[in-house]
Amino acid sequence: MSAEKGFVLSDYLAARKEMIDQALDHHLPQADNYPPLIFQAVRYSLFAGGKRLRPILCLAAAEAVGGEIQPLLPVACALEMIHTYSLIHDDLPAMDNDDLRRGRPTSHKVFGEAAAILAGDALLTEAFHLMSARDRMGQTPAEKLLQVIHDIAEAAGFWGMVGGQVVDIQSEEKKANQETLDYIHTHKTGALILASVRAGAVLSGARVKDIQALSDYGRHIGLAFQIADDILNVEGNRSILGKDTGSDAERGKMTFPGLWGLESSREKTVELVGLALSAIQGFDDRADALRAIAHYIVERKS
Ligand code: GRG
Repeated sequence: MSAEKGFVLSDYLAARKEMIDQALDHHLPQADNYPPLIFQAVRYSLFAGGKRLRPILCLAAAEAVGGEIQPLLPVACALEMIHTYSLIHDDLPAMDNDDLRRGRPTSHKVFGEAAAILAGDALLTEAFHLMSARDRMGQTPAEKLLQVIHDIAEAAGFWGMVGGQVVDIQSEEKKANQETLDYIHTHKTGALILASVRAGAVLSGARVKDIQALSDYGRHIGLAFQIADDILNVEGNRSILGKDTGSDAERGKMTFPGLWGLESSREKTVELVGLALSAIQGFDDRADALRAIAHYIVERKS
């Protein structure tokens, strides 16, 4: 489905989610492998729902530059695996100690803490196993694939999500300041969103100028996504969100609404969407999905 006239975002997202779910089922070992506990735990969290935003962004960025999406599916799946690992670990008693995720009891509640830690480890490792599997990646040029694997590793580790999570934990109950908040948001959540968009562009052989524009788009929506998440944690609906609300304030987390209030936070998301749209204004209607997703990211209820 390309982003043409009469484009309906909800149909687009549903079709892409279906495509990604099928690919995940295909690429992930079945639950009857040995030892079954780990395969069951991984599948439990991966197929508990989820918007599949990062893989969808990867495919939409490819479309925006006229790329094929089928060959990118293993990388799209890997992005979702890394994201799901981060959710499993984030929910652990040693981190946020959450009971509910994607509308279901969290992994450690169902499988125990040790299995949940290992399920996260397995998902992270499998993501790189999959992306580096020559037989899964078809004709993708090795050099571009290596660049994408490197980018994604950077976004997931010290220089991205892990770094952001460390500062997030260290900042609990501390007086909020903009610099630390920017670091947390851009690293904990923004980095993987940016890497998802870039992966789609790079693997599609996009021109440097277009990769730059799409990276700017990814950076702005990544930050907008996290601020919207902070807002939902204050005023979202637990049953729609599928996770607990009010937890950021309870834990003394550093958040955008905590520092600037809800109204300014909403204004900031609108400003960031504007910047994201400007970054890709030179693209034709094949980038309409990215445009619609930018709006959706800040208007979503879950
Ligand atoms: C454990 C290394 C490590 C990092 C954890 C991303 C993260 C860092 C923690 C997740 C906690 C959290 C709620 C972060 C806020 C933003 C976020 C990632 C929300 C969940 O992402 P969605 O809304 O979830 O895309 P679904 O379930 O739709 O995939």
